[in-house]
Amino acid sequence: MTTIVDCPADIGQLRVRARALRLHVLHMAERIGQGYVGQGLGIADLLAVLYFHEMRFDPRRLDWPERDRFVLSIGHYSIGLYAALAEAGVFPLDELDSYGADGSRLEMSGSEITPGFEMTGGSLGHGLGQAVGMALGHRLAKRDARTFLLMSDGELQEGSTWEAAMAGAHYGLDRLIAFVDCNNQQADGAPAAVMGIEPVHDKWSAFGWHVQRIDGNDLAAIVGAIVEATATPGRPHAIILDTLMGKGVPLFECREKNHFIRVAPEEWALARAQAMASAGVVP
Ligand SMILES: Cc1ncc(C[n+]2csc(CCOP(=O)(O)OP(=O)(O)O)c2C)c(N)n1
Repeated sequence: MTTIVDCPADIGQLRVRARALRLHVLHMAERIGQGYVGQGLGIADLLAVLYFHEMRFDPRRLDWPERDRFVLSIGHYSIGLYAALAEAGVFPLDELDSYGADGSRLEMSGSEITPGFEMTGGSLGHGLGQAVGMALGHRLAKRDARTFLLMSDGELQEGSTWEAAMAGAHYGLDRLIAFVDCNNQQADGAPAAVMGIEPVHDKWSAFGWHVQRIDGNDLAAIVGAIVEATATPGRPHAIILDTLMGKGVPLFECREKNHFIRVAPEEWALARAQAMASAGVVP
C-alpha cells in the first residue's frame, strides 16, 4: 500500500466529485432499470481523481494534441465515464438521460461516438495495445502527454494484454499508466473460479513494469500512486486497484453477482440515499 505523506490534492473536494459521479450513475441506470451499476460506482473514485485533479484536459478542446488521454478498455464501464465527462462539462448533464437508449450517443458499451471517448471498447483485451500505441505515438511526436488506461481483472486472461505489456516495457513507455480494476468479478463470477490471475503484482513486474497495488476506493492512495508513477522514469506503470463493486451503495456492495445489476423500482430511492450518505460527505 502507498503511504501518503503530503497529498497534493484536496481530498474533500474529490470526495464531493466522486459522490456526484455515483449519483449520476444511479440516475442513468434508474431510467432503464438495470445496467453496469456496480462498475460505475466502483470506479468513481479513480475518475474523480483523474478528471478533477490529475489529467491535463480541457473539456472545450477535446482534440487538443497535448491533452492527457484516458483510454477506457472496458467498454461496459462507460456508465462511469459518462458520469465523469458530463460532470466535467464535456456534454450537458441532461444527456445522461439518454444512456442506453436507441440513437443515443451514450451507448451501454462505450464508443468513439461519445465526445471525450478515446477508443471504442466492447471487445475486451484491446485497450492496453491501443494505449501502448498512443504512448509511443506521443513520444514520436515529441509530445509529453500522458496516457492513462483503465482495464479490468478479466482482461488479464487475454493473451493480447500480455503482448502489449511486453511492448510497453520494451519501449520504456514511462508516460503510460495502466490501472487494473481488480474488483474480483467477471461475468461468470470471481476470476479465481474462472481462470486464476494472481499474483497480479508479480506478473506485471516480471513483464518489466513499475507496479503498485492500492485500495482503489481510497482517493489519497490513488493520488499518491500517480505521483509515484510520474516520478519513476524508464518503465511503464501498472497501478492495481482493489475496488469494491457498487462502492458507496451498500445495497449493491453486497449483491452476490453484480456484474450486471437488475434493480427493483422501489430500490432506487434507497440506493440514492445511501450514495448521498456515502464517504461522510455533508450535502
Ligand atoms: C473479447 C470479449 N470476450 C467476451 C466478452 C463478453 N463480456 C462482456 S463483459 C465480460 C466480463 C468481463 O469481466 P471483467 O472485464 O473483469 O468485467 P467486470 O465483471 O469487472 O465488469 C465479458 C466476458 C467481451 N465483451 N469481449
